Amino acid sequence: MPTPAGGGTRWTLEEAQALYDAPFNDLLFQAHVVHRESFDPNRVQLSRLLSVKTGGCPEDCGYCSQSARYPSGLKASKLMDVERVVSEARKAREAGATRYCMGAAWRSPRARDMEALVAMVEAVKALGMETCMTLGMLDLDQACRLKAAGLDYYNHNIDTSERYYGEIITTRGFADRLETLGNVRASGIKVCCGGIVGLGEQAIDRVDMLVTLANLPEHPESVPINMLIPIEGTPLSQAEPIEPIEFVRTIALARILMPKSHVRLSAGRTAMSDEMQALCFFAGANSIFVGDTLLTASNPDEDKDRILLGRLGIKPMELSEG
Ligand code: SAM
Ligand code: DTB
Ligand code: SF4
Repeated sequence: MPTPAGGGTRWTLEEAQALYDAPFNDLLFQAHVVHRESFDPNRVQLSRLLSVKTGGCPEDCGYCSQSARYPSGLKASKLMDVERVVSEARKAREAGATRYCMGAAWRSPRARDMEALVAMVEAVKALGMETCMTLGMLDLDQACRLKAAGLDYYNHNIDTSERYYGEIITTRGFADRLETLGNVRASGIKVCCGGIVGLGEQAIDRVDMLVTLANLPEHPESVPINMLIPIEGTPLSQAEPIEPIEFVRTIALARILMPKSHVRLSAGRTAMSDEMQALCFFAGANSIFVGDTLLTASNPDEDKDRILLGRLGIKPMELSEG
């Protein structure tokens, strides 16, 4: 098998595919060794999500409950008041979250929303948590304003391979995604970028997606790997679920290709067994979302997560480590 790349090394699709296809134990062993070189294997970073603007999105992402184009039954709402966001964030902090991620169902923020967004970042930051936002496409000016307010991370996913992308989303291109990621990076905000699997893609698409991320000028600091939560009414409601071993392979490959990034076991944990999640942590996943709701879909109950992490001897990562 090829050896792990250092920063700035370009991976070829063939090298990455060879890792992905290696005997499972070889792949997991290599991923775990890489993981231990940069991280305490018994710590997982806990993030919490809040949907600050739900539904009614003009985009057509085929997996999403929040697209206005599909009859998912979700009720759209306006941008939440800053006070409400702060009170939710305070509860999250009290429950042990070190990062607070605010999401809005937009193609991109409008000029008139920026003031409220800046106020949200400043207020959540003042609570002593790291801040993250995911608001759709950003131009450089918007990114710089959010950076000046204290935004630590911006989440914007490439979602899948460039080849498969057009099957899932037509209203914004793969190149648009890369442009937003460039603006976020140029502003000095840390990048959170990953994708979603179980969209009916081939293994080569999962590998290609991770190679694209690993070959960015700098690795994203966080790499969320979402497993599709099928949403009734969306085009992907009947997609064939990804086979669990394939999912673990995807996590392991993300760890090997991006050794120092936080790999987040993101959406879809409700449908995963404890054993599957344990394998993902062994393969290098070291971040999760906690709280029983993601943006609109469900996530494991906090008690269930606490018990699982306890059984595995995994402790929450402190702010300074994350
Ligand atoms: N509107 C913003 C955008 O798309 O840039 C931010 C929110 S969007 C919900 C963030 C990410 O969540 C998507 O890129 C996708 O990877 C993930 N996601 C959305 N719906 C999902 C679902 N049903 N199952 C799994 N992941 C999902
Ligand atoms: C990411 O990659 N996953 C999170 C976060 N970034 C914003 C969102 C998952 C959304 C799951 C579907 C929902 O809750 O509607
Ligand atoms: Fe809109 Fe984001 Fe959902 Fe796409 S993923 S439809 S951009 S909220």
